[in-house]
Amino acid sequence: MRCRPLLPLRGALLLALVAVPFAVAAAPAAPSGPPTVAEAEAFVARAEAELLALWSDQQRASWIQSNFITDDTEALAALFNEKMIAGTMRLAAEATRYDGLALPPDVARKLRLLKISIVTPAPADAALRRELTEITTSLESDYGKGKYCPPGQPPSACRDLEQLSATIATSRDPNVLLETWQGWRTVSPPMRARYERFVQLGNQGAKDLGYPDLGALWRAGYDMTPEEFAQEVDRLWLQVKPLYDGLHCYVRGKLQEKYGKAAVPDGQPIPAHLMGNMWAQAWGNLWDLVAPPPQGTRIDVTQLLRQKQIDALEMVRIGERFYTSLGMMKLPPTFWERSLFVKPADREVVCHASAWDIDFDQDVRLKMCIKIDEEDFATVHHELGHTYYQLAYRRQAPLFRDSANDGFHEAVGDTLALSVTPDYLVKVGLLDKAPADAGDLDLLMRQALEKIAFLPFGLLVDQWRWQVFSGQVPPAQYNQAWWALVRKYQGVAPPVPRSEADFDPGSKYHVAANVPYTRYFLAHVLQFQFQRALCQTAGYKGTMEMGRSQPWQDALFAMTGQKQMDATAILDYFKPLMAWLEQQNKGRTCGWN
Ligand code: X8Z
Ligand code: ZN
Repeated sequence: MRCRPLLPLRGALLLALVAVPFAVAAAPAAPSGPPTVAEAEAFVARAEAELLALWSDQQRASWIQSNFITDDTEALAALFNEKMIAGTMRLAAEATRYDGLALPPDVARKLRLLKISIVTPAPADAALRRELTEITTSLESDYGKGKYCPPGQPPSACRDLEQLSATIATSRDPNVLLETWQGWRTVSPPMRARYERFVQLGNQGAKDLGYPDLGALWRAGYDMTPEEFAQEVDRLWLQVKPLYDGLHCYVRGKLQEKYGKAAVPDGQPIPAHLMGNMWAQAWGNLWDLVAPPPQGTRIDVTQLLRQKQIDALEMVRIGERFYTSLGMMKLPPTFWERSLFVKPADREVVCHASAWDIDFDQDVRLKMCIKIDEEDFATVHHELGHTYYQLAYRRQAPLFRDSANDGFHEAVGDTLALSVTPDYLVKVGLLDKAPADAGDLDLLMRQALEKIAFLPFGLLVDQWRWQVFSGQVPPAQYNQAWWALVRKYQGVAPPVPRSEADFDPGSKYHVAANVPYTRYFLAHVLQFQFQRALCQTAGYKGTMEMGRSQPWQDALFAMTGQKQMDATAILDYFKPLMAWLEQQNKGRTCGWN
């Protein structure tokens, strides 16, 4: 699945661990004598068959847990996770026998992927491995079940993330916003001690794999060294920062008009509860406060969806039609039978949207608590991007059934959703006629509020985790380090003082569920690069079918003619908006200290 912890979890142990007994079926006796190419090829074939079985068992258990959170489903999900980790690590340890042997490139690549792609490696000790999987599973469950219960009120007053998010999106009352913002952050302090232990155990697993810490292991998945990747991310951020600064300045000015300069001071970060999003990560809900003066007829997708009485299922059908109109296949019947589109009233589920690849073949599914609005219309397209990518690479060898890098997976659906333009809305029947006078400014501003606003958040979540995993940030500073990064990158500040009794990073799904996040930052750069190239070529399908069989640089080249991720496409895309923002920002004091 995309957006799920622990999978695909592919990794290795060092040779030193080969002899450690695992709780799963033991490997066949290691062949004697010097290793040969034929032996390596046979090993890879056997490993891939075994991995496929481990992955799909784990997926099924995890699917049930996320769709039906109980103590029992949690225990079973943890168990199958543990089986997968143990099995994968045993195979990876066996694979070290072929280190240094001259191998055909695809075999060498598979062995490398087996060794580096692990998301949550566990220590070799079975009890510690069990402890780790129980922690990670329980953190995700707690997030899924999380509710804010206002003190002194009956349980019926408790509200879940979907309800709280709706308030943050629509209320313009600072007191209500503050209570809601703080309310959701009552869910995460109980996660703190377990997170601290998770860091210790995950780091131990990463060390066993030969990496200094878990962050270095995550950064190793990009066909370059971890150090090179960290620099690559910094380079891209510097490319896009001017876009963000312009938008930040403009939006802060508009919030000052609404809430006053006392609440939103010049030269200071913006208070987080006023941004229309629980984490201030996307600002589309501020549209009514920040919209440019109308240039012509305005289009409101949320209103169109509701007017036409589109329900959750129909939103997914519309999404599917987008993909089939580009020549992709219809989704398999099991997708429609097995997916979850609407939040069930009678049980706890993990609502965070995700696209699952249960058997790494055709059993693809979507799990999402769809709201009928523009944001979720885009998210449906995003998730289906994962689904179509999964279907496209399903004929690859198991270890290659993944995107070129994880940013590619996150970028595909978004790239297409960039084409949710008035013409598209007409094609899918939501709009009768594209207004001739609808200028680009509205569209660009709407996109900027989602895509540009997101960039620093997309970056900082893993900056925090990288610092935490490396020990640069000790547990006693978890929360202050988080807010230091939010301030530095987003120019956003907590509306009330926070302390180390809080655990605000855990209020974000991907931290609680241990899903790496830099992928979304990359995706927000890549989708514009893809889109620019797609206007010239049609290299999408072939790239998706390649899966992870080649370095992502080659996949990128096949699609765009470029070998490097490049933020000039996003700069090009928003050029007219930036010029407009510069005009608007004249006389404003921009930036924050
Ligand atoms: O988690 C997601 C997707 C599922 S892969 C809904 N996204 C990130 C988030 O919600 O924080 C998409 C954008 C960023
Ligand atoms: Zn995604």
